[in-house]
Amino acid sequence: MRFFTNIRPSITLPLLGILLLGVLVLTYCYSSFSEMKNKDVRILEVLGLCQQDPVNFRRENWSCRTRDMLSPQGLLYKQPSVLKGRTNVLTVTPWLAPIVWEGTFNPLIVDSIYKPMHLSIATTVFAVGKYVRFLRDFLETAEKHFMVDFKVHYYIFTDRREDVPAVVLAPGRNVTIIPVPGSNRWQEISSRRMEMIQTTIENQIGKEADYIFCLDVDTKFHGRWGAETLSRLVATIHPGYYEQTHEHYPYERRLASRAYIPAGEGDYYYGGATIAGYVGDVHKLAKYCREQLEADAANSIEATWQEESHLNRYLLYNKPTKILSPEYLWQDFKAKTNEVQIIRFSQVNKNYAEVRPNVKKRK
Ligand code: UD2
Repeated sequence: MRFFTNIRPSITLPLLGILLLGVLVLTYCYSSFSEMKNKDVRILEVLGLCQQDPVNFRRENWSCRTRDMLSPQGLLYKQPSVLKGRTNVLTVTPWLAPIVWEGTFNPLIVDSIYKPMHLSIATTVFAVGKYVRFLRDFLETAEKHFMVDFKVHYYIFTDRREDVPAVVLAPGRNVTIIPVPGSNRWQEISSRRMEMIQTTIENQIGKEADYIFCLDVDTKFHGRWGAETLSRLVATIHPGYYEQTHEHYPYERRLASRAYIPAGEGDYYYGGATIAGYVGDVHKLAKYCREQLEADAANSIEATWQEESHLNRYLLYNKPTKILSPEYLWQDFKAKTNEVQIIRFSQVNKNYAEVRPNVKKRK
């Protein structure tokens, strides 16, 4: 104070102002720093579980809201055996991810663990052009079988808002319609899904959901699809190739494409119709596929099966943490096989030439 009393009042006031400003700036810097520090602590807490690059993770920290696997006391169920189980199919990959088949899980236990978690499940589905006709069956059967008793938010991407059917949804489930442009190339519609999934996660889904499923619309659910399908990065074995070895897979074999997979490499052939996982992990996958699709387009090349080819390359080098058997992705034109004890979700038969803006090609 003495210091100020010795100074003329015309200097004191501006000096006080500068001091006040300094204090404000320091306070602001300190609070921003603490906020960053807290964020880092949270990131580090989950890093053990998520093993993501901390730099990327800061941007994608929607992905890891893990919960304890609490099982209620007093729940009675058939004791699991370490000796008996499915023998005619592989139920775990060589990198120890489960492959989900009927008989590998007990729905009672799975539901008792996951339902109390109150998870939010985002589900994206594209219905562009004539594909809007598949929406009613998709939604009606999903309401019967898909993540029943969970909060499900359907994101319907369409250029035909007026044709989206009004389907009665169970409590806690809702629909958002996202307008997208049409196209006269089906390959473009199918591929562009990656870009839209990426940006919708950034703008909306990332703030709302714990898990995301990205599903084809020309499909129907026929049986339970529940919390046994939840994991960090989930892929589904394509029903057309599960009995074959990788030299017969329709991988992209041209070196010029970013989806290229060299001969001799491969695990399973995954279908583009179902991708799922933590929101952050699916965001990373969608962003990767989008970037590769764009790089290919800039080089005037289109991978054999568009985004599905890039997806297969991604999943070869970024192993999924859970794999769904072809029970979770069948095709109506295929006869059921012995391994598939139940068909839960299936691609309906469609007249490709009639529904697609530009014709044909079929696996
Ligand atoms: C396969 C994949 C599909 C995708 C495609 C390659 C399976 C069972 N399906 O199916 O996921 O990887 O190959 O690009 O693995 N769509 C429209 N309007 C159109 C065209 C497509 O909305 O005019 C959307 C719609 O959500 C459809 C999806 O894109 O379900 C995939 O297109 P598709 O079903 O015609 O592709 P398909 O049968 O070759």
